Amino acid sequence: MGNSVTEPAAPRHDPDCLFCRIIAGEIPSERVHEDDRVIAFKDLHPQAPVHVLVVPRAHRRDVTELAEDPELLAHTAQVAADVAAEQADGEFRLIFNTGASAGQSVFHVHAHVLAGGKLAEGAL
Ligand code: D5M
Repeated sequence: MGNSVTEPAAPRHDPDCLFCRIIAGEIPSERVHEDDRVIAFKDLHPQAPVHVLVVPRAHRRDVTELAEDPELLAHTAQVAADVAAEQADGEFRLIFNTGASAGQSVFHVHAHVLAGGKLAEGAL
């Protein structure tokens, strides 16, 4: 019988998705990290001295979908920590806005890494 595909894979690239287009290089970004699973780039509207978005390459809507792949979720957190260590003192706030009412505006999962000094309460 062989190994047939049992479940549909998450879409790899959505041409209507802003972050898929950034990952594809169709829209410029200031990248601070990239590997085979995630990219990280500076937020266009920084809310802290260091404000970087860590974005899995695979199109997943939010952290709830990302959690279906625990290794990718863990890698995303590890890259966030590495970015905070490289760009600041290693202390950081990690935020996944999830859903419009929580402030999510781009529906391709991304971790906000905020660092670089005393952060305002309630930033983001
Ligand atoms: O966060 C979405 C974030 O994405 C928000 O902080 C602005 C940022 N953004 C939007 N467009 C760009 C581009 N082109 N480059 C870099 N950053 C960008 P959310 O949690 O969904 O509100």
